[in-house]
Amino acid sequence: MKMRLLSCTVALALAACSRPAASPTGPNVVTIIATDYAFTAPDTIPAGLTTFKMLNQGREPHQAVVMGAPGKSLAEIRAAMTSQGPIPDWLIFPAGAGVVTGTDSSNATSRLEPGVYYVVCFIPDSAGVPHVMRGMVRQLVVAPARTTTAAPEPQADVVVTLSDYAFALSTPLTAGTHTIRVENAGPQLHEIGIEQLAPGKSIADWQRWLAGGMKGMGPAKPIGGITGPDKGKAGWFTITLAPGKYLLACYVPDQKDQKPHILHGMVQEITVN
Ligand SMILES: [Cu+2]
Repeated sequence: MKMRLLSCTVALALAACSRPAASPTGPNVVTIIATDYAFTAPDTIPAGLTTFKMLNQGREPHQAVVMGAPGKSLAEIRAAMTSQGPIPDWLIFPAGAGVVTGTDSSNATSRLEPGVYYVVCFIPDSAGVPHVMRGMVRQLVVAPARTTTAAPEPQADVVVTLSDYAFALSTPLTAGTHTIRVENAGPQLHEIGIEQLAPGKSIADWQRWLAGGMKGMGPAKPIGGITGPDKGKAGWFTITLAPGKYLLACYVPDQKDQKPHILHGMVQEITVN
């Protein structure tokens, strides 16, 4: 009986398939679980509009940078990840899930082309060792999609444009939930991390903490954002903001001196009402 029901379901599904394919209603949602120090994620996902949802189940802050290297070998990718020089231009960075602390989650949506990608966390541990060196890297194969109909892009209520070295908001961020479209105007790779400043703290406190070698708990807590996208590309994320002060920050190493962009002025305080 069960089998019969099942085959009826299959028959119905096939009948549905014989009609023109309905457009996907939204992005394919892929869950990434981050722990200290590993990622759990699918091995293979279809190309197209994809939302990565990262759940941080570790004790340390984590991110899920999504990094692709079309046509490159694993050895070349490993060499690039461990070298001190500029980020090679053959590495691509569709939107990855930004940094959050343990038990929190972040998300990132972008259009993925087929290829071999890696999910990586570059956040340093207490000894300053990036989590990737502790094994926090996982291969992700993006396979050609079976459907050619593209899911519609997320409806954003705010657009943030990234450039060297600034964030430009189309409209001030308000308290509540927002879907933010992030456009990278280049010329370099950028990201947008959102950090919530502790009550009574300002960017000046954060600057002092930075200058002091980032010792102990900083005055700002990472609550999401996205890594990437590449220049000329767009990504999206959804975030809920309580009233208060926040920092927008980009930690991408600069092409010229490899210093994080925050040291080139790519950090901004905003007030959310
Ligand atoms: Cu930047």
